[in-house]
Amino acid sequence: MKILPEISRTLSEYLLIPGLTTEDCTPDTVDLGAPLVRHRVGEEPGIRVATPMVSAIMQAVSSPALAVALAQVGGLSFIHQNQLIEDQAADVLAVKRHKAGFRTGDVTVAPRTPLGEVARLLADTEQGVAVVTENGEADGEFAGIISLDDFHLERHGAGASAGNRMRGRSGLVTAPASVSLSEANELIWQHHLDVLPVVDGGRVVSMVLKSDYQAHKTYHRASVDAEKRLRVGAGINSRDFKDRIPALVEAGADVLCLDSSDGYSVYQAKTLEFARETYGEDVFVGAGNVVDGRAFRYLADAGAAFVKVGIGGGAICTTREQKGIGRGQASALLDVVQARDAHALETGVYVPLCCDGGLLSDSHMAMALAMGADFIMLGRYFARLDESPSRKLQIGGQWYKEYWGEGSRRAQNEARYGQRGRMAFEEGVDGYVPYAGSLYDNVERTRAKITSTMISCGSTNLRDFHRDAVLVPVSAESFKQTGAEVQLRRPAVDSGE
Ligand code: RVP
Repeated sequence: MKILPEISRTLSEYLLIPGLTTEDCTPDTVDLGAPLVRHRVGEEPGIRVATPMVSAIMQAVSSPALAVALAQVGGLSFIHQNQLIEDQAADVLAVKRHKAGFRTGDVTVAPRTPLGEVARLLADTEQGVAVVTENGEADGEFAGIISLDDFHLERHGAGASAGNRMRGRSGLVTAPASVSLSEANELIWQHHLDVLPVVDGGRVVSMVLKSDYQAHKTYHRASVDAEKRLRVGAGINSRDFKDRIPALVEAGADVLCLDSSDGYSVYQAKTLEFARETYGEDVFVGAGNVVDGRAFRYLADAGAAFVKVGIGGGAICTTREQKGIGRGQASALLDVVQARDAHALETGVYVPLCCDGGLLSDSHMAMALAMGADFIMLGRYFARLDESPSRKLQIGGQWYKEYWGEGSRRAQNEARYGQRGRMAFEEGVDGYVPYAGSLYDNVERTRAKITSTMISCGSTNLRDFHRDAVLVPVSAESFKQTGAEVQLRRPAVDSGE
C-alpha cells in the first residue's frame, strides 16, 4: 500500500493571481483555440477547435441538434455510444450532412391538418414555419408551406384546415438541392422571401429562412472539416469496437473517444491498437478517463489521440461513493499535465488533455485551462440548454431539463462501467437541472468570461495562459469571507424600491 503525500483538491480550491495586462491584450486579440488531437510539437494538429469546449458522451447531452449548434460556435460534440451502432452512425451522418443555414423539416403537416394543430406544433418546436405535404409525412409530396404569418386562429378558426391558408407549391419560389447557402440567400433577397424551400424530386429536403441570415454570418468560428462540413465526434467502447469504429468512420466521424469511467486498462490499449492497425494515422481515438500520470503515460504510449482526465467529479456521478475511486479534479489535472509535458519533451509528441466532469462554473473552466487542460468536456452545462435532447419541464413555476448519468439505472450503460449484462449497481443519478436557454448565448457568455480571466492574467492564448498562470490555494476561511455580510436582493420581492 502507498499513500500519496497530498490532499485531493478540487478546482474551486484555487484562485488565479492577475498578471500584467498590456495594451495588446484585448477581447479581440485573445485566442481560445486549442489542439484536439496528438501532433508533433511545433506542428499543426489534425484537428483544432476555436472554442475549447466539447459535449459529454451522454444520452441526455449529445444529440445531432446539439452537435450542430456546438460545432457552429467552434466546439465539438461526442455522440453517445449507449445505442445501437447503426443509430449512432445515423446521428453522426446527420451532423455531417447538415448544411449550414439549411433547416431540415422540423414540422410537417398535411393540407387537412387543422390550423389549431399547426399552431400547437409550431409552438412546441419553437418554429415559425411548417412544410405541408400531401400525406403529412416528412418525405411526402410537397404541397406548400404555412407560417404563423399565414393565419390567425380567431379570424380563420382553429378547426379550418391548413390547406386553406397555406402558400401552395405552384406559387412558391423554390431552389434545387444543389443550391449553395449564398445562392439561397441571393434568391431570398431578390424575391423578398421569408422562406425558401429546397426541393428534390417533389419532396422538400430543407428550408432556408431569412430570419437565420444574421446567424449564418456569425458562425465564423465553426468547427469544419476540409470539405466545410461541421465536425463531430463519437463515443466508442472497448467491447464492440471492431464493429462500431468502422461504422462511425464510414459515417464520417472526425474523432472518436473511448467512453469509460476508468480508462487505465489493457482493453483501452487493445482498442487503440485495433484503430491504429486498421486505419494508421487517419483515425483519431481519444482515451480515458484517468487521474494520474501513470495512466496518462500508458494511454499516450498506446496511441491515444487525447486523454480525458477526471473520475467521479461529474454532477450526476456517484462513482466515488459507490466504488471509492477517483481524485479531486485539480489534483488529477495537475499530475496529468506534468506527465503530458514530460511525455512531449521526451517523445516530441504532444497529446492534448481534456478536463472532464464537475466543472460547475465558468471560473472552473478558466481554472482548468490555466492548470493546463487543452479543452474541457461538459455534461450538465449542455444538458440545461435548448439544443439538448432531454425533456424540458416545469416544476414549482421553474423550468428544468432532465439530466441523468450514464451510470444511472435510466441509462444502463454497461459498456462504460465494465459491468456485464444488467448493471448490478448504479454509479450515477437521474434528475433535473435548471433550464438555461440557448447554447449560442451560453457559449458566448462563457467565452467572454474565460477571455476576461485571460486578459486579467495578461495572456492572449491558452498556451501562454497555462505557462504564465500563478495559482494560489485558498483556505476555507477565505471562501466564507467572499459570501459574507451582504443580503442578496430578491428581484420579485424588492422590485419597485
Ligand atoms: P458534468 O459536466 O459535471 O455533468 O460531468 C459530465 C461527465 O460525468 C461525463 O463527461 C462523464 O465523464 C461523467 N459521467 C457521465 N455519467 C456519469 C455517471 O452516471 N456516473 N458520469
